[in-house]
Amino acid sequence: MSVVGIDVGFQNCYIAVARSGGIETVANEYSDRCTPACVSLASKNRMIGNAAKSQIITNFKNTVHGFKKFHGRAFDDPFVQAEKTKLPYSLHKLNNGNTGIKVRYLDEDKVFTVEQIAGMLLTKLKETSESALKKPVVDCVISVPSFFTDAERRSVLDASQIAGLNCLRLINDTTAVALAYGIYKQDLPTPEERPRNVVFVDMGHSSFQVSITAFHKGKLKVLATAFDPHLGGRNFDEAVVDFFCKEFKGKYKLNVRDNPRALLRLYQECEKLKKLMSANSSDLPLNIECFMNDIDVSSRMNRGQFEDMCAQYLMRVEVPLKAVLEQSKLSRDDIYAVEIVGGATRIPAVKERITKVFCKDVSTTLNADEAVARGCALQCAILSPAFKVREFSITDVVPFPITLRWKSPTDDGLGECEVFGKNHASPFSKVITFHKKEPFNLEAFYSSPQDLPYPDQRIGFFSVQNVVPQPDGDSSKVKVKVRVNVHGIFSVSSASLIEKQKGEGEDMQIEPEPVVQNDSRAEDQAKMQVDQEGQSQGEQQSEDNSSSSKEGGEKQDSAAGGSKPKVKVKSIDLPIAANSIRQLDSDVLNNFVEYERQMIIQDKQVKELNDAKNAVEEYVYDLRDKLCGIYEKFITEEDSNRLTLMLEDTENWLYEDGEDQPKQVYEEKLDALKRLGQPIQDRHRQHEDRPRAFEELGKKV
Ligand code: ATP
Ligand code: K
Ligand code: MG
Repeated sequence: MSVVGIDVGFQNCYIAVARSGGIETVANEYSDRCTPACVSLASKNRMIGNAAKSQIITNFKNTVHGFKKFHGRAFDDPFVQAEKTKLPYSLHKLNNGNTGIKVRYLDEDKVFTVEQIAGMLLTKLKETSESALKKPVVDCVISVPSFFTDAERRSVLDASQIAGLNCLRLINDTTAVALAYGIYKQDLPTPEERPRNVVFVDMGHSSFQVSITAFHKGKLKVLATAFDPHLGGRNFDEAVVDFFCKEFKGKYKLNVRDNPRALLRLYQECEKLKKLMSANSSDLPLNIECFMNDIDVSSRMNRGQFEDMCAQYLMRVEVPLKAVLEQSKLSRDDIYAVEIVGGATRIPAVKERITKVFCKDVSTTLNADEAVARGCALQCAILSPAFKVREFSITDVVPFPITLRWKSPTDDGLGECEVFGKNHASPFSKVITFHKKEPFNLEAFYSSPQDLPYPDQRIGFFSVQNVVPQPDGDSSKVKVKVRVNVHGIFSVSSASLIEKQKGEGEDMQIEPEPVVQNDSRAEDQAKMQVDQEGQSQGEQQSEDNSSSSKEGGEKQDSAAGGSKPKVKVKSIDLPIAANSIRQLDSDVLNNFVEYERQMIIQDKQVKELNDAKNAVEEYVYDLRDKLCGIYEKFITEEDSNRLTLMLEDTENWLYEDGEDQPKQVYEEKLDALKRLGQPIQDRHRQHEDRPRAFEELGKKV
C-alpha cells in the first residue's frame, strides 16, 4: 500500500510520500514540487497542473482554478454567486442545485461538477505520486481547511473516489502541520508534565486558519481552532489589482475590468509584485507590455502603500488569533511557540500582527509550503499497517457545535440536544438512549449559524426504522450511536433495539428525556489506530455494552446491575435511512468514476499521439543538423541533397496534411525516415569506433 499525503490548496498543491529514507515532498514532471490547482479543458484532452496554469490567459473560458471553495456548495449559495462575477469561466446550476462548471471539452459544451474538476486535479496528483514511488497509489491522506463543513468534506471525499484514491483520512490543515511539527520532537513533556502548547497559523491563498495544540510525548491534542475562511493572499492581490485598475483608468483610459485577459495578466503581475514587496521595502516597478489596446502600462508601488491599501485585511488577522486563545482558556504565557506556515504568512505586516497578539516572535521552523503535505503523509504512514512509524496519537476538534433533533410521526415528543459542542474531541462516538414505540426521525444540524461559514445549517436526516413496542406494549429502549468520524463527518452510525427480558419489567422506567452518553470505548478512540475504511477498530465491535457499568447514568440499569445478577438483554440492530445535505447519489458518483477513467484514457492517447508526432519532428531536425555536420563525410552529396529535400517535405507535411493524423501514420513516417538515416548513422558509428578499437588494442599490447 502507498503512503501519500496530499495538500490540495486553493492555489497550490503539494505531495509528500514515505520512502525508506523518510517523508519527502515530491516534484512533478516539471521538476516543480508545487502543482497549481488548475484544470484546463481542450478540444482533444485536458491539461492539469502546470500545463493548465499556462493556459489561464490564453484559454481563460476553459481553464478552471479557484474552485476549492465550491465543494458542497449550492449554485445559489451567496458565496458562489459573489465569486461567479469574478471568474473568467462560467458556473452553471446543476439539476440538484449544486454548483456546476461549464466549459468546452472535446468540442462540446460540458458541465462538470466540482467533484469532477477536483477529481481531475487529484488524478494528476495521483499520477505524480505514482511516478515518484514507481508503483500504483490508492491510499492517501488529504488535507482540508478546519472550517470545512460536512457537505464540503463529503464532496472532497467524492472527488478522491472519482480519482481512484482511497482517502484514509481527511485531516485539517493545521492538524497536519501540528503532526509534522510534533512527531520528530524528542523533548516533548511526559504525561505527568504540563503540555507544550503551540499555536499553528496557516494563511494560504484563500483562507486563514489557526489552532492551539497541546503536545505530550507521542500525542497531540488540538485544544481549539479558529479561522477567517475568507482571508488569504488573494485578498491582498485583489487590493493591489483594484488600485492599478483605478490608476490605469485615469492614466491610460483603460477599463481593465472589461477585458478578462488583461485582468488575468494584471492579477499575475500583482501577485509577483506582492511577493517582491515581502522581501523589499523600496519602491518597486510594475511594467506590462502590450497590456490592452497595444498600450504598455507602467507604475510603481512600495510596501508602505501596499499595507495602507490592505489595512482592512490586516485588521482581520488578529481576530481568529484572539479567538483561539480565548477558546483554549490559555494565557499568552502558556504558549511555547507560534509556528507559521502558508504562503501569505510571508507578508511582513501579517507576521507583525501575529507577533503582536502573542507577544512572541513567530517561528518558521516548518517549511511554509510543504508542512501540510508532510503532515498528511505522516498521518498516512501512521495509518498504514505496512509502514513503521513512531506511534503518535492525534485528537482533533469539532469546529462547529452539532445538535440533534428528534420527532416521531405520531407523538408530539419533539426534542433536541447538542451532541457535540465546539472544540469537542474528534473523532468521537456517543450513544443516545431513546424510549420509543415506533420508528422515529433524527435531524442533525449545526446549532450556531452565526459562526458557520456555510449558508445551510442542516447536516442530514436519519430515520431509525423497525422500532416496535415491547410485547407488553411498553416503549422499547433504542440505543442510537452518533459519531464524528476520522474525516470530521457526522453520522448516525448505528441503532439497536434492546429487548426487555421476562421479569425485567419492574426495573424499566420510561425516560422522558433521551440520555446521551459517550460511547464506552470512544474516549480511547483518538488513541486507536484507524483502519482503511476510516472507522476506528473499537467501533467495529458490536454494540454489546448495554448492561455495562457505563450505563450507570440510567437509573434502572444501575439498580438492576447493583443488586441482581446482570440482566441479560438481547439487542437487535435497526436499519437507518440516511439522507445528507448535498450528497451525490451513488449512481451518479459511479458514473463520474467511470467517466474520469475514460478521460484518463483519452488523455493518454492524445499524449501518445503527440509524442509520436513530436518524434517525427525531432528526427527531422536532428538528421538535418547532422547531415551538414558530423554525417557530412558519410554520405554522397547527391544522397544528402535528396535526403534534405525529403526532410523538408516531411516538415511541411507535419504542418499541413500531417497535422492531424493517427498515431500509426507518424510511426510509419518515422520508420521510413529511419530506414534512410540508419545506414549513415551506422557508417558514422563504425568510423568512430575504429580508433577506439585501436586504442583498446594498444592497451592490451
Ligand atoms: P489555501 O490554504 O487557502 O487553500 P493555498 O494552500 O493554495 O491556499 P499557499 O500555497 O499556502 O495557499 O499560499 C499561496 C499564497 O501565498 C498566494 O496568495 C501567494 O501569493 C502568497 N505568497 C507566497 N509567497 C509569498 C511572499 N513571499 N509574499 C507574499 N505572499 C506570498
Ligand atoms: K498549499
Ligand atoms: Mg493551504
